[in-house]
Amino acid sequence: DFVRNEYQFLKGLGLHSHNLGCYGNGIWKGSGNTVTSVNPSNNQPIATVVEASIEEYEDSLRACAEARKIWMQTPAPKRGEIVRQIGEALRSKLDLLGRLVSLEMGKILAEGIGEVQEFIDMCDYAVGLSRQLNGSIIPSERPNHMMMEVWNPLGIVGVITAFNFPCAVLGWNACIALVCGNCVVWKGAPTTPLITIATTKLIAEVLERNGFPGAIFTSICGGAEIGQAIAEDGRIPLVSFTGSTKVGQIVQNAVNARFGKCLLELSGNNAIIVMEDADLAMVVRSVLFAAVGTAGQRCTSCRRLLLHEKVYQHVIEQLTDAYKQVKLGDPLDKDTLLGPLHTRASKINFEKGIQVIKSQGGRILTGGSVIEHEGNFVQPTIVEISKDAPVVKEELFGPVLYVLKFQTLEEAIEINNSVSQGLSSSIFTRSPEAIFKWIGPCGSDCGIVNINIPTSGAEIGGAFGGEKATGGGREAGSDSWKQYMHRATCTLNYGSELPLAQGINFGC
Ligand code: UN1
Repeated sequence: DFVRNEYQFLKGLGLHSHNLGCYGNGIWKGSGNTVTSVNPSNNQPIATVVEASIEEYEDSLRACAEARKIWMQTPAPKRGEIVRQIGEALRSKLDLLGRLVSLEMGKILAEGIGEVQEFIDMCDYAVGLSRQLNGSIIPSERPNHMMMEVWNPLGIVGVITAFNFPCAVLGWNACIALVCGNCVVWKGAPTTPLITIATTKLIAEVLERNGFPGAIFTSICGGAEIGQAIAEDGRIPLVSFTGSTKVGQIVQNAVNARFGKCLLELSGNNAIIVMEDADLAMVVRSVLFAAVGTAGQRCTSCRRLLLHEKVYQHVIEQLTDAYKQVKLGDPLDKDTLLGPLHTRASKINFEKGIQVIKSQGGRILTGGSVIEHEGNFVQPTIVEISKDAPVVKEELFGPVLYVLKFQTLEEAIEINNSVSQGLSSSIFTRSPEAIFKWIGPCGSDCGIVNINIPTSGAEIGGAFGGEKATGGGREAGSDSWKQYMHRATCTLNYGSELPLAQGINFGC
């Protein structure tokens, strides 16, 4: 029933040309606004989705708060088994779901599939973690006492994700939140509702097949009104938000006002530093992937390239050559490297950004124009500009790379750290001194500090996130799980005396 033949594959993901966009209390519903999902390659409709109304949000949350009692008491390894099955379900649809990510978001197919793979990897990780949510025992200063740390679920975790990673970012959050014993309330991006629905269907099917209430995973398509409801909802102790610094600040204020916790993944302004001893062939490939990959729409995309003066000219020449060979086109074609920007608005934003760049003295070395086409295509762009131009301090969400020159490592680190954002950063060098300086106390102030690899493409095993205006949250691997749990510090007296701490004597 899809208008275009090429969309028939969506049936394999349980999608139709008209879809309901709210999975609450284990039932699909939707009586809010009807939105149309469009293909960024041509701005033609793919299918429609009826979003959740605020009443449907309320009903769904009520059911979720009930389901929480069951899920919190389910043993963690049993919760891990459910997440294992979610991973299996995703595996069986890897190609289809990856294709949908590519179709609806606009990233190339390899990256669409890569994104679903990232979710699958998170499932595997979380299954192991479900047997390792270990607490600890701490020596007590009192005789016949012991201290323990016990980790308990928070209850419900709200997850608000962005269009650029419409599937994987849910995976980073939901896999961990679920094994930690939390129900999940997910709001995906308003422009990627088909990915939200298709992903939810796979998760819902696993819960239902295992006899668990569907309300353990609640999924709500909607806009700012639903986002605000999640931020203000006292039943949701943790809100994990991915998006711009501007919106993140609004979310944080609303969540703070009710003493909730926030996990923020906000804007980046990521730099790659190239020292004079770097492997320059590796540099060119890395910068190409980090600045042009995903059409520059990753929060980890490289936006600033800091080149040592001795390699400046050479790298720019190699890079402009490489840029000219980038094949731009339909993200589903296997030779395409650069797909469209996600929306018409992003294309307009790119055009305006280029004007501002020029007005601030930026010199376009390659690219700089939008493509006259019904889709949202723009040229991959390199700009030579002063490090002090205000535009360099902002995140322009597209394939625009600023190149800057430096003389010393200290100067490069200072430029790296001179922006308000603090997500990802990389250095290319073979010098141990430079490497250890870079990762040490006087080095990069970012959450992600790489050596001889690009700024983007983080593995799930590490904690992902950034400092400063990037928000300070950490997702995925390492000990990120602790943010999704409540720590109980327990002091236990197994003696018959009542010695007080700090040697205090009080009354008898
Ligand atoms: C994002 O852009 O929101 O490190 C996340 C990376 C990916 C995730 C990016 N694994 O580029």
